Amino acid sequence: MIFLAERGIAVETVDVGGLSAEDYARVSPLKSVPVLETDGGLTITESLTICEYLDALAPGPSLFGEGAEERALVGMWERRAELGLMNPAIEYGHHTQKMFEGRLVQFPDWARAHVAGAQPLISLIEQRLSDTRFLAGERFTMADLTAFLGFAGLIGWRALPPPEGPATRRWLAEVGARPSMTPLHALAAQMGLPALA
Ligand SMILES: N[C@@H](CCC(=O)N[C@@H](CS)C(=O)NCC(=O)O)C(=O)O
Repeated sequence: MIFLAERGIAVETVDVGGLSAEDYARVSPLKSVPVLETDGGLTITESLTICEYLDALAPGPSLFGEGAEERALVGMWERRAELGLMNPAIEYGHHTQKMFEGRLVQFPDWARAHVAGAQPLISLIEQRLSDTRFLAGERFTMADLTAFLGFAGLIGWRALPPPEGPATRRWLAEVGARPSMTPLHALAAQMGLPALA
């Protein structure tokens, strides 16, 4: 939804909560959300792939980068953020939060160790953001979107305190103030989660 707002794309949304698991599996074989169904009948899962597909169709600068160099920078920082911040945040939630009890065997110590592994990337991000306004350069891209969500998850679940680095705090405040982020803040407030910066 943040990506759609950033790119000014409107899609029809469907509440799938009422479908049986079997019916939903016909659209999304792993029974996960989100799934994009195109007018041509193609169904696409995986959030990042859905964003990339829509990005290619929308007019205006790509959030995945323009030209080989920017695309490489966006891809590199996005991937680092996905593996190094987002995944630990998701796993921390799965393995420590009551709402996931019974849906998987929880290993909180493993989750805490996984989060500790994010520290080198957090230091690298601070170094990078001391030199550039955003992760891939001087404009907001998909790399910032993923990294922001990763920090939001880690801070939101209280896996980590808000980062101390001044460059990262400046960036968190700037990205967090984007209009596309308003629904995320509303959700965090509704869940009683701590502020990001
Ligand atoms: N790698 C997938 C992850 C999709 C995913 O795990 N979605 C969660 C919600 S965030 C889900 O649908 N879980 C199924 C469930 O909770 O039953 C993506 O990026 O779209």
